[in-house]
Order: sequence, then structure tokens, then C-alpha cells
Amino acid sequence: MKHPESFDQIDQWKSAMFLYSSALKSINTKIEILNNEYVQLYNYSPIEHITSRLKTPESIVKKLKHDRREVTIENMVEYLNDIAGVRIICSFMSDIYPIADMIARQADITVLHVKDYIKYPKSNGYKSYHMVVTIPVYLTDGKRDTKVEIQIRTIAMDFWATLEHKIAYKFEGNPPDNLETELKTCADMVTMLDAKMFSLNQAIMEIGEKQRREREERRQRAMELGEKNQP
Ligand code: 0O2
Repeated sequence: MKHPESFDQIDQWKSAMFLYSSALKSINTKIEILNNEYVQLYNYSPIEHITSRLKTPESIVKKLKHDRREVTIENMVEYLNDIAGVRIICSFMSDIYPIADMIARQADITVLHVKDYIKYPKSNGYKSYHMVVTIPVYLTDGKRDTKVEIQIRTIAMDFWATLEHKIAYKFEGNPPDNLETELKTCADMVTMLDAKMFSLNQAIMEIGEKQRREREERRQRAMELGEKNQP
């Protein structure tokens, strides 16, 4: 019996979303392993936390319509890059590019394109590093390279972006002028806060390093003294 077309579309939708959710699992594990290795090697975790999400059907339809494309599963797969999305939150600005490099170096990941809103922030103050990558999902009949959008930003930037996104959504992209100005002022504060937190962290690390060297010197001196005093 032949399924009605809508049943075929449901199957097509389920298969597509299965791929995206599998790609998210795969990339989350990969990023977690890389972060754990970093902790083991350098005793430092560049990633504060990771969140991931699948774009909602409403949001998919809205974006396709906004881009003036017919709402079809083929167009969704072909033209939308952020159906599977991962957000990596780090503490410091200095963590962003090393994390991006670590991901881009993975042999099975292909970087399709990058939007560097860190180097080139948006006029509203938005700062984040975006990469669209493909990661293979291995199925019984072969592999499917599946697109995932990765956003990397600091905790402070994430705080700002979450509120800004809510406001943009509430006012459908046209917030009142005063809110836009206030948000831009807050974005500048975020930039200052990130710079301050970075320099504070540098100072703390330098103190830690100095203390470590002093302890090592004391240990060395004690050993030399011990050797001298041996009968
Ligand atoms: P949602 O609800 O998070 O999914 P492209 O993907 O390249 O075809 P697009 O979508 O303009 O084109 O790409 P871009 O600029 O990389 O933006 C993708 C996502 O980044 C957005 O997804 C937001 O999550 C985030 N983003 C981009 N600009 C802003 C901004 O000014 N403020 C905030 N808060 N987030 C932003 P969606 O689909 O818009 O939303």
C-alpha cells in the first residue's frame, strides 16, 4: 500500500531530525572529551558548560519563510545551518579561539563557514563566534555528514545575548529605540567586564605560578641542605 504524501513527509521529517539529534550527541561527546583532555594536560577547563538544542518546527518554518523559500524538508536540510545547534560557554575571551581551533582540527569535522562576531561584533553589540560544521553520523547503510552550528561565547556575552534575544523576539526584531540604546550600553559593559575578568585571571595565575616556583625553590634548598648534612 502506498503511503499518502503526508505520511512520506512525516517519515522524511523523522529521519532528518534523527540525523540532527544524533549529530548533536556526537559533537557533544567530542567536545566533552576534548575539554577533559585539556583538564588532564593543563589542569584547566576552557569550557564552562555546553548546551544544545534542535530548532523547533515553528522556528524552522519562520526562518524559511523569512528567507523567502518554500517550506519543504529539502529546503530545510539544504539551506538552514542551525537546525542542530551547540552553544559552548567559556569563562574568558581568551578561551574562544583555542576552543574553535580544537574543534576545527578534528579529522572528521569539516568547517563549512565561520562568522566571527568576536572580531567583528554586530552593530547591536552581539559578540559570539559561530562555526557551521558537518560531522558524520554512521547509520547501518553508511555515513551522513550532518550540519551543526556551534556558537562559542563567554558567560557574560551569553547573559547579554539571552536577554537581547528575548527582547528581539518580543518586539519581533524592532525593539523601541531606548531599549536598543540600553542594550548597546550593556554590550559595552560586557566587553569591559570580559576584559577585566581576563586581566584578573591573568594576575591570579601569575601569583599561583610565583607561589609554585617559590615552593619548588624551598624544596630544592631543603634537599641540598639535607645532602650537605649527611654524615
Ligand atoms: P534561534 O532562535 O537562536 O535559532 P545563516 O545561518 O548563516 O544562514 P543567520 O541565521 O543570520 O544566517 O546566521 P547567524 O548570524 O550565524 O545567526 C545564527 C544564530 O546566532 C541566531 O539564530 C541566534 O541564535 C544567534 N544570533 C545572531 N545574531 C544575534 C543577535 O544579534 N543577537 C542574539 N541574541 N543572537 C544572535 P536565530 O535563528 O536567529 O535564532
